[in-house]
Amino acid sequence: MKEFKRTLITTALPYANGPVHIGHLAGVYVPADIYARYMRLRGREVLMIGGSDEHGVPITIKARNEGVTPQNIVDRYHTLIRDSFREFGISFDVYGRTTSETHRRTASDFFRRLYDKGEFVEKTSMQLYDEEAGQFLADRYVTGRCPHCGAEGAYGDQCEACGTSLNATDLIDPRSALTGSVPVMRETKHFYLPLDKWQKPLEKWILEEHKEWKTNVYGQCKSWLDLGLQPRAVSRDLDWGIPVPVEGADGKVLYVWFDAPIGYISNTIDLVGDDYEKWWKDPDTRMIHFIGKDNIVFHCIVFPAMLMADGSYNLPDNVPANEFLNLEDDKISTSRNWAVWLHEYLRDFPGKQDTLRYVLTANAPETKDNNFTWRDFQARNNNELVAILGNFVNRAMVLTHKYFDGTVPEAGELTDAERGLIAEIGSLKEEMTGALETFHFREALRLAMDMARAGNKYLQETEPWKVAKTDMARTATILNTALQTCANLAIAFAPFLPFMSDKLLHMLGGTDITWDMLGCFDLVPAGAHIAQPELLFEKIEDAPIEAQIQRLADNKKANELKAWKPAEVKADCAFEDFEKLDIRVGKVLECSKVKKSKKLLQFRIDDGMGGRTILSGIAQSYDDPSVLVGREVCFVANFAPRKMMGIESQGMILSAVNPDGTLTVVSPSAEVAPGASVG
Ligand code: B3M
Ligand code: ZN
Repeated sequence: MKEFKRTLITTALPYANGPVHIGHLAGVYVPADIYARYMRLRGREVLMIGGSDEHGVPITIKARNEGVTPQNIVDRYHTLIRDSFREFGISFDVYGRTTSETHRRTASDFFRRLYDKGEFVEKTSMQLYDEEAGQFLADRYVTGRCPHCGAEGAYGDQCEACGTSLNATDLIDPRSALTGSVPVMRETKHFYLPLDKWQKPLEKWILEEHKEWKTNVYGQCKSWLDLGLQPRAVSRDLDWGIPVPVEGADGKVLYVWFDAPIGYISNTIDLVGDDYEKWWKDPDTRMIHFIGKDNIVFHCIVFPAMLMADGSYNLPDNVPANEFLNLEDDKISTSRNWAVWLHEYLRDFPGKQDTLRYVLTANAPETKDNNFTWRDFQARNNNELVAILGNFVNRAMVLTHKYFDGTVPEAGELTDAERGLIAEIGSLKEEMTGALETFHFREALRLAMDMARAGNKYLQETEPWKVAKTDMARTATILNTALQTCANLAIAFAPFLPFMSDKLLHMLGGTDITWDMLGCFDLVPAGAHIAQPELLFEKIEDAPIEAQIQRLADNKKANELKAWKPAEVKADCAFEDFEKLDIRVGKVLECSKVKKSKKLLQFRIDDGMGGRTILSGIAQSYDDPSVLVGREVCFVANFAPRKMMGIESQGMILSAVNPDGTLTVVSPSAEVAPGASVG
């Protein structure tokens, strides 16, 4: 494998049209941050580039929905996203935005260079046009049925159900997202990047030279290439974006997927100025794109084709795209508010950044879609972070204070127990390094936790609290070894749990660490003083977890209600037929569950005619049937009596069917004499 001098890490630029959620974090930002922190610990030259994607239809649609300007939307969300990433410890070297002047210039120049080289074809074609809005409909401005999987609600640029990327004109039964009207076809001219021209070089570069890419990434690229690449429009008829910088292109802007990846270059320029060439053009620089799987085609085919067309840039060396994270067994969805939003997490769990970082890495969707549940979050915090890692460190520190007044004792002669622990940490380090170098972050985290397990096992076996009764020299050796292990844990976890690592190092009285120090057992010098132990992790109780689960359940209910439509009205019914039904009002005297029946409630009704018994299948909607006693209800009085569960029912109580399928008994709006007719 080629040795590189430096690494440029890019992270997908989130659209500044909403906050980021745990799916974004698990897919892109946490793994990128682990990698960047690891590289820095190794002393490698590295930059981690982030920023907001502030163009494109998702932004203008949001602005329109809220009745504000697109600038207002991107200002709001850029700030929110940037600040919450910072608080979460995502260590970007720069967090830029694609509405910056640097970016406008960089993207325009890029387009202009390709234009001057004749790398675009200009083509007039028929595009969807909304006559009511007086606007062409590109990308998310149109929805319709997906031509691949048949799902409704596919967007003009992508079907979220099957992940296929689409052209707006591919959609079946398209509708304007602006006005809901059926679009017409109208002629317009656009600039196309002829991807077909780059088919062969892309095939050679990916299929032959990058067989080491993750199978999900390689496989997606291969199926695109096997289908045969087509020219792709890189301009749009929109009024939000970077104007196409050539004559006669009035009213046209760069397609967002043309300008957004150039944002990685612009943000590098914002950070290092002219030095950016070293990061983008020097063949000794290695570029890694961290993205989610829905962005693979743009980062592995479209952007590389743009870079090839320019000819002076490096291509990415790897694109370790992740699959998706689900939430409580359901797809994360912004529109359904089925998500854990980062800024809300930071508010609800202050100081617990590392817990979420830990859970998202331990459960990372590296090879397949994965699931986040609040119960798993709680269990991993309590059973792993608190019970294994926190417990080990706490024992080592507390015992040192107890027996040596917080002074690091000198190690004497080592026994097999120490030698075994040192060897184990050494070999775990080797395995961790291999895993981190190849983007297997879940595995690397598991190995780090194994180091903490090894520490606990060591204390369990050497029992310093017993040895201290007879042999302080031996106790000194054990606690010295335990403190060195704590320092090792601060290094091993530094890429994953940076807040914990800093706190632990601070407690041990050290600061600067490198990856090379991992495996050393002379990190905390004898005679040094360690701070009073503070807990690294707190147990998470049931109440805050249940509150989160309840919030999701409430959301689901609200969504069901929003999506609910009344059933269609039945075929016409003659008035004479209606008149045959004798509906009356009655007062509930008694109401209880029918034994051995899940569904039935037994009512005793004052019907003004001596009373009657009615059975009704609404038990699942009334946990406590006694609430119905004293209430007036409507019932059909002239059904032939029917026996159920050995009880005769003399009528039928009327209930309304709720959107969630539960039933609510219908009552008159004011007191009525029992036996009164309803009609
Ligand atoms: N904003 C799409 C997304 O957020 C897009 C990524 C751009 S990366 C250059 O999924
Ligand atoms: Zn589809």
